[in-house]
Amino acid sequence: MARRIDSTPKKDGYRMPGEFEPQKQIWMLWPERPDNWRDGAKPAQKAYANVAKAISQFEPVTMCVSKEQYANCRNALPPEIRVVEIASNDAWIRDCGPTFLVNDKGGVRAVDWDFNAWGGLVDGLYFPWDMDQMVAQKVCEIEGIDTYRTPGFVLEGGSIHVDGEGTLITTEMCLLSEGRNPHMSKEEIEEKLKEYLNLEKIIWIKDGIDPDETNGHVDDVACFVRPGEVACIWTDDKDNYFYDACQAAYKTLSEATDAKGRKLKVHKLCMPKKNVTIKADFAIDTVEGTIPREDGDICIASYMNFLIVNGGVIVPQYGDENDKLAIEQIQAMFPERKVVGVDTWEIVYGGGNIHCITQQQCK
Ligand code: KQY
Repeated sequence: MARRIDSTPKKDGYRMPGEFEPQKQIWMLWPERPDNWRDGAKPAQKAYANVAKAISQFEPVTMCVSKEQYANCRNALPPEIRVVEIASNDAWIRDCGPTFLVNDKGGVRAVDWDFNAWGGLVDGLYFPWDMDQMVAQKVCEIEGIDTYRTPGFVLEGGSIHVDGEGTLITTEMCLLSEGRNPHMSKEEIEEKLKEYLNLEKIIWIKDGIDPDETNGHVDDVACFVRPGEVACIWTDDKDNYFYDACQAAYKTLSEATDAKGRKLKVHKLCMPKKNVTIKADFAIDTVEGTIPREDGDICIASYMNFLIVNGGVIVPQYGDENDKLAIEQIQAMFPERKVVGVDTWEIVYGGGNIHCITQQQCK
C-alpha cells in the first residue's frame, strides 16, 4: 500500500537523484490516441516498442497500457518487458508520471505533481487530462512507494533536470508560463522546487525550443551528464531554426555555477541539419480540445532528448546527416556507457521524444 505523506522530501531527507544514478526500472505509456498520433498510432507504437526494447538491454521496462490496447501492446513487446493496465489520456510518462526520490538509507519515495496537459485551459494541449493526473499514483501503488503531493502546484518531469547534489536546471519559458503556476512568483516556485526535490540552487535558462508544445521543456535543451557537467544543444549555423536558443542556453550554462560552487563544464551537442516537419498526407483525427498537428508544422527534433540508463544512453535518430555526429558526441560525454540510437521521428511527430516518453525509477 502506498501512503500519502504530509511533509516534504527536504524535511524527511529525500532528494531527486541525477538520471545517471542507479535505476531500478524504466516506465513508459503506450500511445494510441488518433488525434495526436498519425495512422491510428500504429507507426508510433512501433517506435515506442523499439525504444522499450533498446532500454531493456540495460534494465527492466514496464509499459502501461489501456484495457483496449492491452492485447496489442502485449503482443508487440518481448516477454521480458512487463505490461500493466493503466488508463491515461496520452503517452508522456516523463510529464504525468512520478518523480522518484531516494534517501541515504536506501529508501525510495516519489513526488506526484499536479498535471494539466502542459498549460491547462490557458494553452494546454488536450482536454481532459484526468487519467494522466492519476498515472503517478497508480505507478506508486503498484510499486508500494509512498508519495508527496503538491495540490495547486503544476510541474512536468520534462521541465527539470537535476545533478542529485542540490542543483536543478529549468527554463523560465516553462515554469513561469501562464498555464502552470501564475499565482506564484519566481521565488515561490524556487522554494517549492527546493523543498520537494531537496535542492539548494536553481539555474534558469531563459527559453526552451518548443514554445507551442511544452512551453520550452529543458529536456530538449540541456541535461546533467554527471555532477559538475552538463550537455547543451549547439549549432554555429545561423540559418538553423534553433540557432538563437542554442547560443543563449550555452551562454547561460557556461556562466553558471552549481550548488557546490563549481563552474559547469558544458558539452556541446549538435542539432539535426534538417527540420522534421508534419506532412500533408499524415492521417491525424481532428478533435475539439486537442491542438491540431498540421502540414508543415516544424517538430521539435533534438538529440538532447536522450535517456540515461544503467550502463547505457538511448539516443534519438532522425535519418539526418548529423545522426552519427550526435552519437559520437554523446559517446564522448559518457565513455563508461554504451550509446544506442533508435529512430524516433514517429515520436517527434507526436510532440516529444525518448526522454518525454520514459520515466526512471531509482533504486
Ligand atoms: O514532453 C513532451 N514533449 C510532451 C509533449 C506532448 C505533446 C502532445 N501532442
